[in-house]
Amino acid sequence: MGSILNSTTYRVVFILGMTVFLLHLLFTFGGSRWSGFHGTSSPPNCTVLVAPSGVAMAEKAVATPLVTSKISPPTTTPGKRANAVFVILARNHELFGLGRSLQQLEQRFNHQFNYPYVFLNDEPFDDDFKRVAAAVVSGNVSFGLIPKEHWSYPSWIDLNKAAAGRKKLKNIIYGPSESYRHMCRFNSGFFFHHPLLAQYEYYWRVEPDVDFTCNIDYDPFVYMQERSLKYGFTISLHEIPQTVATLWKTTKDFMAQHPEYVSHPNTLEWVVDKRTGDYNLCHFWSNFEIANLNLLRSERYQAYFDHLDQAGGFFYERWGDAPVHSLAAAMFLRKDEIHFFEDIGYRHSVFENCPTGLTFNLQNCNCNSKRSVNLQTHTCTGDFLKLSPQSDFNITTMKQHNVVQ
Ligand SMILES: Nc1nc2c(ncn2[C@@H]2O[C@H](COP(=O)(O)OP(=O)(O)O)[C@@H](O)[C@H]2O)c(=O)[nH]1
Ligand SMILES: [Mg+2]
Repeated sequence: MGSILNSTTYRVVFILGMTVFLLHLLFTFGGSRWSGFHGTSSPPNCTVLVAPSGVAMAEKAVATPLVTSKISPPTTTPGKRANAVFVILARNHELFGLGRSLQQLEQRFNHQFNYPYVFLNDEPFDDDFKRVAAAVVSGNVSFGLIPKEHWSYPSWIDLNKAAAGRKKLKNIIYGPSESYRHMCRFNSGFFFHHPLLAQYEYYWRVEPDVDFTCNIDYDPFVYMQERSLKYGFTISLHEIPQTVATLWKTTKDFMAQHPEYVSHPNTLEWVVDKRTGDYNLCHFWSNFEIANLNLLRSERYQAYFDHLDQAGGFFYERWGDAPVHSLAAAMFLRKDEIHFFEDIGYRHSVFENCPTGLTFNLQNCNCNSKRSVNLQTHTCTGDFLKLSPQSDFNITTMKQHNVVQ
């Protein structure tokens, strides 16, 4: 009996101790993310640093944190609409986490605007998924199956080399995962070719388990359209170096082979380490994207994707769609075609953008501005905003920086 009492007491003390410890961890690191409806325990986006090595790298990187302005929320012409759609890649089992994202997106924005949704999956969506997704949102919904050739190994990939690549990255987030690589390749090169998206000009990418933490009372699609913007982001970070070991070399080869595809002015200065000429690992975090589909459908983007795909780095390394989209934006867009949606409160895992100043109050935000990643040193957003609108990292400048051999 005594021993039972002792072991029970031990268990109670142990459980209490663990509870206190976990609560401490949550309050120290989790912030408001954990107080949400159903915080995700999945690790943050592939396309950004998360692993200890990545964090260490980020600390080393000399990035300029954003000094936020006291902006007020943007406005757009009332009643004006864009030819736009939400795009959501998801698996059937992510329905609950996705429902939560969609509820917030609707409450914060889309209940006033009723933009449609396209859901994509590499397997057929089941009836539960379709029923719940359709019930949560205000706009029309379509469900699409991804063609096999957009989610499988191309013929030229050496499967043994791919397996060796996964093994090499086994200690990095998603490093051993095959499906993750198919997902990153699909988001890099194929989603915009899906027939369900053919009729649209702008897309907004949404994922399961993200939070929209402020009201959006204007139309970001129309905002993009009225200003001829091509790409919009909320968060930028540094990539884990091992996942993109040869991405920059492959991109430089592409620029050398196709100088006619590189725009002038461009935004390459944002992605180049001026001391070494290497990729500085900066990328827009692509789990949130509002962009013009024609950028991705363009001949030059297609040529860039094909060039990368032939090189095999989606499988031999773990190239993410975020650095791929970002390098494309850097080559093909002027600074004034890329927009930082400073006013959109958005959280994915441990990283978030939270507005400051007037916007915070007017948009009824449920986030902590001080935790905004764009205020911290592992962001690239401050450096992006500092770029001159005429920034043009041309071939001559690139040679000086050994960007093109
Ligand atoms: N259909 C499908 N979607 C996937 C798969 N893997 C990831 N996704 C989706 O791709 C997006 C990114 O995946 P996620 O797990 O959130 O990666 P992270 O954001 O980098 O941590 C999310 O919208 C996922 O639902 C997959 O194997 N099949
Ligand atoms: Mg995610």
